[in-house]
Amino acid sequence: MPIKDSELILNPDGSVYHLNLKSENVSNTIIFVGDQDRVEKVTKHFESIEFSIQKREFKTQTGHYKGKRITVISTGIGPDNIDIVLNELDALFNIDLTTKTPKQLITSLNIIRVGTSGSLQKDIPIDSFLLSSFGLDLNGMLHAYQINTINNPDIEDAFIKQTNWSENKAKPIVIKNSDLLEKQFESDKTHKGLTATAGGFYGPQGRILRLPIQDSNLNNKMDDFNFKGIRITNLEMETSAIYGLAKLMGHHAISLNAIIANRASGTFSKNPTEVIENLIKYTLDKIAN
Ligand code: R1P
Repeated sequence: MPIKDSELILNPDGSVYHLNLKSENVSNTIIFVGDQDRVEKVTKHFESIEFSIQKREFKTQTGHYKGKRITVISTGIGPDNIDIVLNELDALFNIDLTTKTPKQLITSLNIIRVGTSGSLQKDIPIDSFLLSSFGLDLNGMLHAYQINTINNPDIEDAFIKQTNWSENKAKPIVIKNSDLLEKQFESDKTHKGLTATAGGFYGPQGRILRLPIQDSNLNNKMDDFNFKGIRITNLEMETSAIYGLAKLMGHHAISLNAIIANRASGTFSKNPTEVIENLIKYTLDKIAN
């Protein structure tokens, strides 16, 4: 049975609805950045750029770095956007868009997020790099899918207990990164740990401006969480969604974050542009090697 036109929407030129891409525009090595202006901060290092397009916050460029074909896409902010980006990218490779039927043989993508994030731990300082061993999903988007083959109930249960997690909020889900990509991207420069992915920037990450929040002590309880040596290192808004959907679809994913704030000490980087630039160069060289 073909997928209905209302469920997999294509533009008149045959490209996928939000990303405006066709399969020939995209490499199977894809860098995700949040900010659309960060795309060119990556591709300025390329020898050549063969394709560029932008629709809404989704800007894409494909080109070559040290002979390796790479696509860079901005996802915008948040897990809801990751749902769009992962599903449309996967459709480009794994659904026959002419017949709108899933292909038998799955093409596996390598997805590398180059993001920014706030550290929760004093010993993971501003301007360092963080490789997410796990994503801790606090936003609930993944509950729309059948996640029981990819989650980690032991860590989830310990987290729910430690934080006295409210039943009114989505049940936390823990998803491991790709072992393959972890080996490729880790080094003595990368801190590692569990990255919590929130569905908002302020209340959902424990920031209090004018509105009281459901649990003003949540970040402190997260700081102290330790499951067999696994600590919650940082908070951002995409990693768990990328890890979850990539794993369900059969892709490899790794999330690398430039730490630009330290929530434990209340400080912010004096030069966030430089640490992001350093992480971009680090990532490109790890892809090319
Ligand atoms: C919030 O300011 C945004 O910055 C972080 C968060 O995850 C969120 O998307 O990452 P990016 O800089 O990659 O967008």
